[in-house]
Amino acid sequence: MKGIYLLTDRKLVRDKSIQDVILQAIKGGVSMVQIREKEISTRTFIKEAQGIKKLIEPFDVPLIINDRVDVALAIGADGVHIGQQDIPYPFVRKILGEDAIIGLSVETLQQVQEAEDYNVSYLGVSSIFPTNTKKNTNQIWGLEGLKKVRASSHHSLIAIGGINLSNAASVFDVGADGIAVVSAICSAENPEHTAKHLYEIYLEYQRKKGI
Ligand code: TZP
Ligand code: MG
Repeated sequence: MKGIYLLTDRKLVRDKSIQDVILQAIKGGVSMVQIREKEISTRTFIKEAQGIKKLIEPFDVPLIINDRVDVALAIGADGVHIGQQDIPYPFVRKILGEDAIIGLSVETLQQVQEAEDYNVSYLGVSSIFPTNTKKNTNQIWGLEGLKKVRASSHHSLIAIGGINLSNAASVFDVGADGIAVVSAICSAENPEHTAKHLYEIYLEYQRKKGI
């Protein structure tokens, strides 16, 4: 897993629907979308996820459900993102099968070590910088922390937390394979432009790595 990963937050969008933001972000170059809903009923979550699945079906962009393995199964999502308090990874793999994309958040080096035995699709390294979007972020890795995770893990690393146009390059520089963003795109005046700029930063980093 690599590139730019959009996580939705319906409370953060400006004058657009979350569906519009998703479509614009995909146009800009986002390569994966995660639906993150903490405050709606299961039924509303399923309805919303079904709608978004249909919306992005024409594009080659996997749909990931945050936390809820049952919702992911119900709507036939491509995968799920779990945290350290959710169903443990081995069970999620058992439930969803070998082909599912499974991302796991890591907040400590011990969790990074544990994940070395797992066949996760990526690690969400959380949180790189302070953020207002998620309240209960225990750990701020900073760039030095991310470097340590890079040195300790063979997994694809998706950096998350406080990442935007001004600091995305620094995150790639220390070894992130991708970045996950909420507010940078959801709250952008022009989500497509912001996604495109982030994607260009990623491409620039890929070019540098190729040299
Ligand atoms: N997990 C760790 S930080 C975070 C999540 C879901 C929120 C990131 O939001 P933003 O707006 O990109 O800082
Ligand atoms: Mg979670």
